[in-house]
Amino acid sequence: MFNVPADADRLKKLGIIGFRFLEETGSTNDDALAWAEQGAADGSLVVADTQTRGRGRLDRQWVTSPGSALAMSLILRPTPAEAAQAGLFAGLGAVAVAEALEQGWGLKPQIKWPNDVLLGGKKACGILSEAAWSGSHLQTVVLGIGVNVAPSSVPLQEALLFPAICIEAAAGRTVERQDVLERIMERLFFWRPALGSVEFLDAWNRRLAFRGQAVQIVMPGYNINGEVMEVDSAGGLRLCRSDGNVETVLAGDVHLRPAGNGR
Ligand code: BT5
Repeated sequence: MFNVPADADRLKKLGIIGFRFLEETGSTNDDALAWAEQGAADGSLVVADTQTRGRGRLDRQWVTSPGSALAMSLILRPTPAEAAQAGLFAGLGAVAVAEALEQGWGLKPQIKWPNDVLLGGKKACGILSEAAWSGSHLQTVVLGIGVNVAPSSVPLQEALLFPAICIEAAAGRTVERQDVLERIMERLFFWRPALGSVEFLDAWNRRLAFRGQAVQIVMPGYNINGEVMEVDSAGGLRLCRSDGNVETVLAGDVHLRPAGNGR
């Protein structure tokens, strides 16, 4: 499916400087972090057909079945301005995926804060942004993106915290993984220079799932209930509590679920 040498040329035009394709690996984020440690350039990309130890946040499992999903990790070397906005990188990935699906297949994705892309209210993509620091200097951001493309990429519902879907089911036709990859990278490098801008936050907020709806934010030790307002300029989620006070929740060890939903 990935015609590596030819596609590497196409990817270069999109801003992908280095490209590694693996039939099978543990986690492309681990591979990218190791490659970054060895000096990989900004814009290097690791793609795998299948992962045996794909990771979500808090070491939750991310399932990548062979031949049907996209698992990729982009190495970014943040500029000082980007480093000051490190909380926005997962949103950058989510906006890029959402726009790719809109432009490529006419879909209507929503972004479930902080890091999921939903189609018809079901999870089609998860994003894992990881950082490597040297002292207080942010050296690397690895943006890991997992997308369910064909039906066999969707794990059994029993194994999941939230319902899942794939692009082909939402689009009602076959979809090439290479096409999804290229469209995501095109949108990602389009938005990157505008990270943190009003336009970028607007692109995120326009697609924010559960806006105006009651949700529960589950954090280690305690939960917050409130109505989803918007994502703020640091990538935090502003919630309106029942007493009218506004609270901002930062991404991290959190989990958002619709209020009254046991998931
Ligand atoms: C995420 O974490 O959603 C981030 C997933 C990032 C995956 C990419 S793939 C390339 C790169 N390499 C990696 O090792 N990771 C990145 P989180 O919000 O914690 O959600 C994890 C939860 O999603 C799991 O606990 C499951 O409930 C669910 N899940 C696992 N696999 C799924 C899939 N294929 N489709 C939908 N949901 C899934």
